[in-house]
Amino acid sequence: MFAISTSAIGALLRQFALEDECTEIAEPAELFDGHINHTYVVGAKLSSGLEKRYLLQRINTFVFQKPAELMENIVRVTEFIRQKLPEGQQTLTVYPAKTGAWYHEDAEGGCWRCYNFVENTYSLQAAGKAEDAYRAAKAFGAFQRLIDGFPIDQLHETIPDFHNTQKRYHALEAAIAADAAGRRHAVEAEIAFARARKADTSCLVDLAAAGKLPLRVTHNDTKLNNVLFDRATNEPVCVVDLDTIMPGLSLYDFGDSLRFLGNTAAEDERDLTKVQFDLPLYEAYKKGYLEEAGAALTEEEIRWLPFSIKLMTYECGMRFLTDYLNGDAYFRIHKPDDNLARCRTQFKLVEKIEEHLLGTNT
Ligand code: GN1
Ligand code: MG
Repeated sequence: MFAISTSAIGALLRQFALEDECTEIAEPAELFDGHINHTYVVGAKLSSGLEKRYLLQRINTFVFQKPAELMENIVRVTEFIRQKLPEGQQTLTVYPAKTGAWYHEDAEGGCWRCYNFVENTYSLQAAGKAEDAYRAAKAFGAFQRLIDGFPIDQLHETIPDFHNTQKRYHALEAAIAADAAGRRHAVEAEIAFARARKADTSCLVDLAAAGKLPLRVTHNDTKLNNVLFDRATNEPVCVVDLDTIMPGLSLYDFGDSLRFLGNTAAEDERDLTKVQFDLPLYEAYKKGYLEEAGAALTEEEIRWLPFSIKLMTYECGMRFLTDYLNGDAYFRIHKPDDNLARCRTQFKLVEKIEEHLLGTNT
């Protein structure tokens, strides 16, 4: 675990070019939503008297090995989006470090960035009702429209082959062969499950390579908790976690959203009887997404929407399994078997999707 004191967080915040100098810092709160970076909300009083909250994040440089390129993507995308937004609409702003760089490197080599904290919003860990799913779909659909036209060749690939399911499969096979953490014996059933679906891994990558699916600028991590909703109106305010904005397929974003939101259980639920694919939430999400982004989608993209949910769920399950076999190097864990539990919920959900959405049983 990575712990940090209030004074250390204060010292970090002072490395950034905020609206003014900080005179007082409140005790920070750590946010535990994500599996990758460390995130703190910090309240500060500035010399002008302004009181504001900021989001300080320690970038996981095991996952994002080129933080300068990562930040360049985020700054360009947030600037591009800001120009398209109506006046007064809140969105993410990156504060540069006083050195002029987009992140600050601490004495231990830790890389930190600073955003505004988007006030009067909340995020959801699960869609309680169809309305939530519909609104989340509107948010991600609108996001896709907002970044439409962004020059794709200006984007760095922050994690190469991020949603290349075929390569994810090969990474799993490599982890099985290496058995670095000596856990293979405990996951034979999960390995068999993944292997039985190998043929699926190439579907979308082959269509993309053949030019049948267009390459777009995509978010690539469209979990429900990456949407901020307005506390007063419940309408989406903005989409956050822009680390994986890269050239990709619209299907990755659609599929990954429903992987998370369509699951009636939490991602790390141990009781697998709770895992179901929620068809009404799926219908609500699809409706909102097509209303917002449908006009820009090709027939081929629309045809693969249901399959993309299975593929993204299967891929995510393989990634958790790979990390479990590798000894939990990638995803943050809270309990030793978290990655195995996460893999199991994903694979159970794949079964449910096959049965209830795709009408197939592998
Ligand atoms: C990670 O940032 P976070 O924790 O929401 C991961 C996603 C996975 C997700 C599974 C950069 O997202 O790809 O779908 O966990 N992000 C990265 O919960 O690998
Ligand atoms: Mg993320």
